Amino acid sequence: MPTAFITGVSGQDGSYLAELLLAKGYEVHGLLRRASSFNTQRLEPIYKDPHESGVRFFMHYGDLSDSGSLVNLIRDLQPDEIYNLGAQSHVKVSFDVPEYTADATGMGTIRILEALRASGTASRFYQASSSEMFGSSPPPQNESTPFHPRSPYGVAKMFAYWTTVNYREAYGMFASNGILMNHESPRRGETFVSRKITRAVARIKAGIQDRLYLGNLDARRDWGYAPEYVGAMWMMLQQEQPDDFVIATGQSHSVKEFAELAFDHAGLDWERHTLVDPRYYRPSEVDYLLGDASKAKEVLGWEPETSFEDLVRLMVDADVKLLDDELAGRLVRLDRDH
Ligand code: NAP
Ligand code: G4F
Repeated sequence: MPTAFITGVSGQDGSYLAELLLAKGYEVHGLLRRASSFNTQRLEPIYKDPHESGVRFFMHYGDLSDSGSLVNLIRDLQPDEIYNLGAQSHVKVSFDVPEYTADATGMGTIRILEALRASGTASRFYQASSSEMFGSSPPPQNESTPFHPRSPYGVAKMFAYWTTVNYREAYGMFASNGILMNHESPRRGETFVSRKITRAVARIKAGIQDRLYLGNLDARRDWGYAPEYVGAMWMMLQQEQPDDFVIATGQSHSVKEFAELAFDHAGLDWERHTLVDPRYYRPSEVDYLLGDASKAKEVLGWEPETSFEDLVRLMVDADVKLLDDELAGRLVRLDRDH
């Protein structure tokens, strides 16, 4: 039975990847950081009491800022594959906590790679690199596009990207970068723009919210469907050689288009409910992401399946259902300022 170790297992991608690997017969271990409230909601579909027989999913406390926990876990688990998905992943927040972002998102990668070297294990390593590294480089972006990051997060991801390349070249490690364009789902964190919009649409439709405040409506993103993107991560580690791949849909849309479509799907007029609040502007913005994933198609055989329109609709539908369930259970949370 192959064994995988996932950092960021409680996040959007980590939860989908854990499901995928379990379905493929892996034993899956995830790194969980301590929080004062539950941070394992996305793992509910796969969680089993550890005392049950046949359990193949395990969580371990640790942190990307804590080398000792990583060294001990990788030495003890000796995983066949390591997926480094853990990060302070919010671009706007990275301007508020740049040093922490550099530490968790950038240095965290070195800590894992060093833990891997120290363990003497020949694990295959996946680094969750980001299209945010392209920054102001004009579209379309592919593996040869120069990086010009526009945020502390983008700079930290670039450090982690080159660290991964360097460990591959210096030590012959099987270490690959997936340079993923934005990918969304009903499990997307509520402060990213896609989910912020679809969640607001559900609340406005239900009459418990009236306005949605957004920042830059003109930014363009190449938005894909997260469960398909974690499949690409796994494919990268099944190749004969480690390499770096852009994963994208090849379609780009503005934030305004996302909002328009989401409100429209719920029978609402986006202009009546949406206002711009400059508080959500970033000190420097990434204006236009549009990926060219032809290398992934040719080498991995990976292609996106879900269209932008279907993605927006499925996210709205999921948030409408979630809110209905919450209202039925009287579990509506107070709206927080994201
Ligand atoms: P996400 O939902 O924000 O999940 C991030 C994960 O990292 C969570 O499990 C979080 O734990 C964990 N984490 C944060 N700080 C940590 C620390 N110091 N030590 C250990 N774990 C820590 O992100 P995602 O959307 O799934 O993305 C997965 C990865 O891909 C991230 O590295 C992200 O930067 C990168 N990426 C994402 C996209 C995208 O569009 N989604 C595109 C390109 C690259 P908690 O649950 O406790 O917060
Ligand atoms: O949804 P976002 O916060 O995602 P962003 O900044 O593109 O980052 C995401 O994708 C990266 C891949 O390129 C990942 F690496 C990263 O971890 C993360 O998953 O913002 C998308 C766009 C931005 O241009 C932002 O300025 O939407 C714009 N936007 C407009 N109003 C807003 C808002 N973003 C947020 N979060 N909230 C707003 O109110």
